[in-house]
Amino acid sequence: MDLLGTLRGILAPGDLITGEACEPYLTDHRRLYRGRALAVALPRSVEEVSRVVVACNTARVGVVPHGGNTSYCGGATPDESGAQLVLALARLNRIRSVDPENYSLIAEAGCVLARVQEAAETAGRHFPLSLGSQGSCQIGGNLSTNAGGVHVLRYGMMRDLVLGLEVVLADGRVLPGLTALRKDNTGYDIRGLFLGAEGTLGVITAASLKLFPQLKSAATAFVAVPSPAAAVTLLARLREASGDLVSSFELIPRIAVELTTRHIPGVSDPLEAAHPWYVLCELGSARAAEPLEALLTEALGAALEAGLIEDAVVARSERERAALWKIRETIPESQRHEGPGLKHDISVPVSALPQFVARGAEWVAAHVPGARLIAYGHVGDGNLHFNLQARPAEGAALLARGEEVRRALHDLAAALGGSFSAEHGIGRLKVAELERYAPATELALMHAVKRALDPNGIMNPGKVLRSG
Ligand code: 2HG
Ligand code: ZN
Repeated sequence: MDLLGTLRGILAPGDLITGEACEPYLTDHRRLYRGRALAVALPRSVEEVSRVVVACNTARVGVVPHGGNTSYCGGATPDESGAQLVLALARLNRIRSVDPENYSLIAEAGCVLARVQEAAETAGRHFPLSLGSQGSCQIGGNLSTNAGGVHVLRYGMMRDLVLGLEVVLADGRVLPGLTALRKDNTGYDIRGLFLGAEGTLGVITAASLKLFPQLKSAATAFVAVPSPAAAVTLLARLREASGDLVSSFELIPRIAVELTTRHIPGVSDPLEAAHPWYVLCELGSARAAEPLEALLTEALGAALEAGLIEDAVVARSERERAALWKIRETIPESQRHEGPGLKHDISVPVSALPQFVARGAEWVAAHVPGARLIAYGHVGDGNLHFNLQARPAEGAALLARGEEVRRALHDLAAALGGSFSAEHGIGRLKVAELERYAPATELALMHAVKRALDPNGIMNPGKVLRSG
């Protein structure tokens, strides 16, 4: 029997899509790639995933795991051959269990991140991974790309939030690792291999996740700062002053305020005058009685006197808080409205961040004078989205210089001890970058692991590592 026939025998009617209906699975979120697919499989159980993978392994057909399709690097899009199977996890979407006393829950890969957060809240707990795309991204994709977001400085990345994984291997075996243990020193960190592997070593089907005490109080401020260096110093001071209660600390340049107020309905500049840089910072505590607003106001007052900040507004209500967050969260969308641009997801040690911004901005001004720099992001993690935006009518010219710009900025990050991919992963977009910047020994180990776990090269071929 041919592969499609075998797959029809495994999946329920309607769970194998072919032809036109595959369309939504063939283009990535940024529209960088447009692939074709043999079919899209939507299994409903781990057993079905396993049988589908066995069938593909036998037929030597590539399997492309697909979650909420919010990848920035084309990690979930099939290639142009039309020979690969898209394996969408959307129907494997149960919260299997919640254990409030163990501060953990088990979610299947297709659960949308917001649903995992809700399940935790319903149980009086908190799941802290938080991203702009949380209403559509799926936890399997978050795990596979080791997602970051706006709470990393307090809770870590996705990798830090995992207790255990269930994974379907390339030969169909199921790795039963859904432990809820916080301590388990029993050999190699096998599950760690699948976090950040982007489906190239196996398909994550479920995860046991860490929960935290629910946040009962928060204080949020939008702060004007003269420079990224002042932002870094402010962060260090706020961490000290609050006893490490800073849960978000996001850098926003003036141009991002201009773009969001121009393109996004309901966004307005919360401060009277224009300032070169801003920080959106938030303190959070599990204690309802924590005087966070007073603490933040006092710390900002001291910073103002020290010349570290130029102005600030502290949110007085949930509505004001949401309005401040909207500025930050809609920066990527406002960039899309503005036209084509180049994106970079770099990280350096937090203390080197001001130097990266200064040297990077200098390079851009000297070499790409027409482009506007929109450098924003997660200062607390040393992670900036160092994006370049074309002026209207100059989009094609800027995109044509993508390789040169990428090289300069990624070389600069490397020179400062940084990374060319802080939180967006490798996917298909950054395979060559990984080859260039990863130490040779590390790359060789990655290939060895890939050969050991996926000898036929069927798992998300061409993503993370070059295939063949
Ligand atoms: C964010 O922090 C996302 O908003 C997207 O990681 C970054 O669009 C970008 O460059
Ligand atoms: Zn980000």
